[in-house]
Amino acid sequence: MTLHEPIKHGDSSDGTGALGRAMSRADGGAKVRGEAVYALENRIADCAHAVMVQATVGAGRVIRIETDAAMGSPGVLLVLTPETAMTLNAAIDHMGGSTGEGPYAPLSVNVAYHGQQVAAVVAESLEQATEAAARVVVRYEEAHVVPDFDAPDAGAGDPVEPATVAWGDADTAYAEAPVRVEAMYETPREYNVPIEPHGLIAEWHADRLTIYEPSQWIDGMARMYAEWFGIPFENVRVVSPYIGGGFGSKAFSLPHGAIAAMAAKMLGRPVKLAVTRPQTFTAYGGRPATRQTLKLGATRDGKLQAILQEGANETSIEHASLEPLASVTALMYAVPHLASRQNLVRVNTVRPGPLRAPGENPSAFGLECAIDELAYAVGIDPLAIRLVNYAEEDPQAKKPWSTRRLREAFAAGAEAFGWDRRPMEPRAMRQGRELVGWGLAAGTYPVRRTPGEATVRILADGSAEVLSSAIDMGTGTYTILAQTAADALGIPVERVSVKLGDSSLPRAPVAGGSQLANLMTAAVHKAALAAREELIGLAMNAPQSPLAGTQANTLAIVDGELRPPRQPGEAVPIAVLMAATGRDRIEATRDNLAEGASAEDRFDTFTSLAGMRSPTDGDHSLHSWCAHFIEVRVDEDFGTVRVARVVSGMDSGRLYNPKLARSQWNGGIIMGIGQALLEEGIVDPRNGHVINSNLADYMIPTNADIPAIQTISVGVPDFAASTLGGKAVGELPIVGVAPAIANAVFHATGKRVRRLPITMASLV
Ligand code: MCN
Ligand code: MOS
Repeated sequence: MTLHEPIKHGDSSDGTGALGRAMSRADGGAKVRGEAVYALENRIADCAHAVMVQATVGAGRVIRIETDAAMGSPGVLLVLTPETAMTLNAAIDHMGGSTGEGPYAPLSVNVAYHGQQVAAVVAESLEQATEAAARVVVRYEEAHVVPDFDAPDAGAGDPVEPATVAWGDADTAYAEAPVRVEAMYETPREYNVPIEPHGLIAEWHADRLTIYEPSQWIDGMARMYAEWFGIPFENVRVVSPYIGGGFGSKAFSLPHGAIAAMAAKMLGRPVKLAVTRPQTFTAYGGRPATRQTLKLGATRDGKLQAILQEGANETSIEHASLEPLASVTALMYAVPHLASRQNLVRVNTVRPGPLRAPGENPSAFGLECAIDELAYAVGIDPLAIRLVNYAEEDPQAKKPWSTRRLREAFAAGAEAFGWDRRPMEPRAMRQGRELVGWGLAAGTYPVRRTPGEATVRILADGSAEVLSSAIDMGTGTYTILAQTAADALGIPVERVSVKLGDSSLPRAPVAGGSQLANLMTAAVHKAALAAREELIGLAMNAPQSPLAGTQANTLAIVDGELRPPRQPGEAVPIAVLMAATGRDRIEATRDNLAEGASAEDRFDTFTSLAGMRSPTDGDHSLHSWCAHFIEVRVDEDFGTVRVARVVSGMDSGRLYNPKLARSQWNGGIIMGIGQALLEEGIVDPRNGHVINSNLADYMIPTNADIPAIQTISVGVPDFAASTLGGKAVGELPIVGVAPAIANAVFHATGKRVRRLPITMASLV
């Protein structure tokens, strides 16, 4: 087994100031040429193929599985049922604690949703496994189905105490407020739909397990596999150098992973399991449907007095997945009184999971529409009312922001968009048959902090290597870590290669919560400085060094050369020094854990969420901010909505690579357009089956749906937020897009649409 080839940086540069420069993706060429090997493309000898059999009822019990026909089918090696499957151990929960659950059965006789895995067939070929899976007959005892949380018998759900946020006396302040607006906002089930579907190849050698699987969290997933199978963590290797998107769905090991690894163990052969596109709607869940009632009380000049929020999201029968609806509500505006509560409603669905900005996204949909409604109730421009209520400090934590350039984001966005030409009245702008509307919404995403670890090597030829089990799912990790190491070492960026995505490398926490860029640049920076220091030590102290005897503080490394001061002629290339001193490498591994952290702390930091610091832990409250200005065109005859223009002011602090940050922002804005106008899991009320479980019927935006997008960075380096001054990028841009579109639709048509997606039907 070999590691994938390290990725070399293609761009030329002078090696100074690489970080902060707009550079193309280091992995871009390999991807465009088809050379990037994705998990299922690994050629593993003697690999068998597994196909899942899914429940065709929405709730109940499996009473019998008839497997004879499948077993007699050509090429079949194994049929797994709840009876014949291995029993696994329960893995820890994501905070590193026990789940309190008994043994883990990825194939269960208890059916909690339509599409749940109840059996699996393994055969010599994918075709044979698919054929045999169709011959498995499952008999059920059906139970009553609650298909979704709009169902009449779904109930109001149960309150989640930790989700409660309150300060002041919101009920009284609301009752006494001269102006009150109240409305309910709803978002449907939304799915991650990464272009690379899930799946894996599992291979055992004695009690060592290798997993080729796209992963946002190599070390967290390795821990889950290790615990399921009761083997040491070190015995699991997860390999994931390339990932075709995840958007939150590839952070955890999932039931199909357990099924493939179990089958491989039982057969003593590698097993490949490819999740089909329809199964990407049932093998794991996306964002659960949400609803929230918001009450805003204000003075006649638009100053908020109270916010009351009652939220709910649906979850699966067996798991409590919270989509925190207060996250933006309790952060965005200076409000003296606030009370927010949230319920969970259990329905027969797959367990929901994170999807780009879980919590912040639907939270902003409610609040940013409601503030627009308040603007109209008091007759104040929607931008002006946001400035009237501008929060100068975190209203909940009562701490100063590290940086909050939201005012600048509003100003830059408004200027570039031409907001001052906006008539207040709805239906005031028209072009031909189309009504034109301009809408605005703000967004935010916290800066989360977990330590990371990296190795930096300086090699004999003067090049350098960065190694970490962190991942790059299209975000740019390969590129920004090369830029970081290049600057810290004084080596041109094209001479730095980066290896990621393998649990045999130094550890990293989840690439989730938009934290990876900040934490990994910090770890690489630290490791690179340590390697540099050792290199300089070698230059000064090794007897064979051409620079022996130079003062440490006078040596510089520039463009891959060690330069004594004021003697440019004496510069020594790193390769020459390495050769003269007989060194083949200098290597440093560093992490950002607290001094003296125990081995358990280290392990938990990288394999659970326990090491993640909250954005308000410390003296400041740390967040990224944005403001989206959006123009829509609504065809009055047909009711079709088209987004015509997006201008967004963005504060993500210092950008490590403005070109890649812009791609992230564009991507998030595009997903927000999809959320506003297209995306919705449609559920069969009889059995909870998600009927549009494919990319023809579950619509995501295409190029034709996407207008010109202008993003303007207004961030400044924020060293309270991160070592190198950056703040969160990846999830920020989707937050606020859907409400800006809903507000623009109101401005165009005079009609408030408070339930996503906004379709022709919502405009009749
Ligand atoms: N960046 C930057 N300057 C900063 C911070 C980041 O230039 N100060 C750029 C870098 O190129 C970095 C990228 O933005 O690689 C994302 O950085 P960050 O915000 O730290 O996000 P993560 O690396 O932790 O990636 C996860 C994040 C999340 S949580 C989701 S969900 C999401 C997202 O990234 N899923 C994505 N963006 C995605 N982009 C792609 N192509 N595919 C996904 O599945
Ligand atoms: Mo992102 S939803 O935190 O992986």
